[in-house]
Amino acid sequence: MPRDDAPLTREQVFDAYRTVLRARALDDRRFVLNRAGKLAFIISPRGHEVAQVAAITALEPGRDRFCLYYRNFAAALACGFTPEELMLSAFARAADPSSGGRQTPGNFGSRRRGVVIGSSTVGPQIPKAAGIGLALKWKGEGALCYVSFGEGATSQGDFHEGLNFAAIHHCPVIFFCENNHWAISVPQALQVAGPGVAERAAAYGIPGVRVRGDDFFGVYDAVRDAASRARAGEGPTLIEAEVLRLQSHSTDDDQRTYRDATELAAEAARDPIPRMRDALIERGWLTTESDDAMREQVSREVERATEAAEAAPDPDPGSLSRHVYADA
Ligand SMILES: Cc1ncc(C[n+]2csc(CCOP(=O)(O)OP(=O)(O)O)c2C)c(N)n1
Repeated sequence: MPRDDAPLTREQVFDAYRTVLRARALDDRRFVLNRAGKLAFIISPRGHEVAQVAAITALEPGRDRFCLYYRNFAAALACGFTPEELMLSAFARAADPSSGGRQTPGNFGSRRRGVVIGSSTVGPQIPKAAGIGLALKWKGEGALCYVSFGEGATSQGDFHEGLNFAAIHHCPVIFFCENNHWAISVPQALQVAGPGVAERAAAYGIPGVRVRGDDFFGVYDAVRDAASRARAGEGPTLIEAEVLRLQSHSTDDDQRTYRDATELAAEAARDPIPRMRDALIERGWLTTESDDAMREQVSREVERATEAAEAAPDPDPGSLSRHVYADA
């Protein structure tokens, strides 16, 4: 992972693009498996992938801490989860590294990668990240805590408590809002008055930055700057990445029932993955041939991950109450 002031290398960008493609291909497969009745419930990162991977690329998994939320499938891959691990989680198999198949898929946890498992409620990861940030500050090792959430989560009291506390105590925290403009069927205008979330940072006396979530380099720069501030003891930053929700909220939702068909078609045409591909081609870092080869490779990985996870054993029913009730 890059140090604060090191420029991104071509290899890092290549890796990031591969992670973006992996996230999309795995998600497509999960969707088909859900419709085939094999996976219970999926929350898609479709439209958020570039922003998520760009943000994590600017950080240091293993050193930093990550409080992710349920839509962070691509961020989890960027933190080091393998396609097979995420498929084990989707199938709720015993070997799922996050919870042994107990949690809703999307609650990512991995001690060695510094990914702090969350819950399915909206918002509690935000004050938790402030507390983790304070602990990291006390440890004085220069690590930071990254926490992500949707714009709907900014209506929760948790958002105010987390930002206020982190700002007062100069905690090394990056608050990363993935604003896809919808909280299930509730539009942004009913969550946030004014232009958006970034402006709220001023109330806490911290910087607030708005970036286009389909601009890999823009998101990377914003997160890298926030990381430099955090590591230098200058406190938290609020970043708002504007993204598209190209899928319904979850596989239990159908956004065609409450969103305008023309708007959905217009957003589908603005998919951030082709934009990232074109930016790399423009820089001479990717060719259509190497793009095709990478997609081929990713599709084989998805195949292998799916087969392995589908064949893996379910949790032992005898372990049902583990981590729920104290052992007698
Ligand atoms: C405290 C709480 N209230 C309501 C819900 C139901 N719920 C789950 S996701 C969600 C929408 C959240 O929207 P947003 O934060 O914008 O994130 P997005 O899903 O759009 O990425 C709601 C209301 C919940 N899980 N927890």
